[in-house]
Amino acid sequence: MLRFSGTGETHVGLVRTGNEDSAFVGPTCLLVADGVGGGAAGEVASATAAYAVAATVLAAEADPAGTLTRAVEAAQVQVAAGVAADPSRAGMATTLTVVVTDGRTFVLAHLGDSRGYVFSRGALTRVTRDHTYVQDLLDEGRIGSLDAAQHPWRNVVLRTVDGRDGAADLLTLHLAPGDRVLLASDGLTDLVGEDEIAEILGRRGDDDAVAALVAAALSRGGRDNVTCVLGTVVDGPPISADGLLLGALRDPANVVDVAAVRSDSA
Ligand SMILES: [Mn+2]
Repeated sequence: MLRFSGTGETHVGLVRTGNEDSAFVGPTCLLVADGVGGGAAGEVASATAAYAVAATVLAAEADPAGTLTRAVEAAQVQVAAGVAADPSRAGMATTLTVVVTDGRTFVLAHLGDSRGYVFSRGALTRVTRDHTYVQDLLDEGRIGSLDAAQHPWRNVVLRTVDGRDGAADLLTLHLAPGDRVLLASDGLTDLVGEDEIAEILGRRGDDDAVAALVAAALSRGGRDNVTCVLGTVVDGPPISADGLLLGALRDPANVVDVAAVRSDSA
């Protein structure tokens, strides 16, 4: 059966004082979430959504698309619960980019402006579309890519996990052993171009590659939190490895309700 052999890194960057990104790396799930909100609310949004999604996915056995739909609903409910419990968190939200497999099929769910890429046979393909105002302008042909990088509204994200009922884009990925999936927050992709990402992935194994990607973002100023998760598809017996928790997700105090998501069979 197919699964990921993966790794990831997150870095607060060189400007921010806290890390509002969260990430999860497991054999059947790769996830990046980039939170926003005043105080510690960005950390709470990303950690709570990441936890709700990872817990839902790890408790499920089949139907990755259906599982991800339920997982995103759970994340929305938990972010809303976090605001209800503490109104100072009003407006908190998070991006969410996650890939899940049941051993045969890979499905990606995406909300926001973190990005997912597939690296296969030496070629990098972006598989997510930014849910941003600037991306809409690009798609409509009203601005070019050089304008997009400088646009005063380039930080406006139109769809997120914000405690309302927004559903994610769902996409089936056709992956074979040896293919690699990279998920990254905008702290990487705003500063490191796709040619350079492809060049790093082409020359390095997963651990070296994530270190090199983070280092590249820091060398350009590291103005935001930087998070990269990288998994290689492998074919073999199922394993029950623990997941790797990164960023705000490492602090359980950031998760609104750790008991809210349970296995159906528990
Ligand atoms: Mn960011």
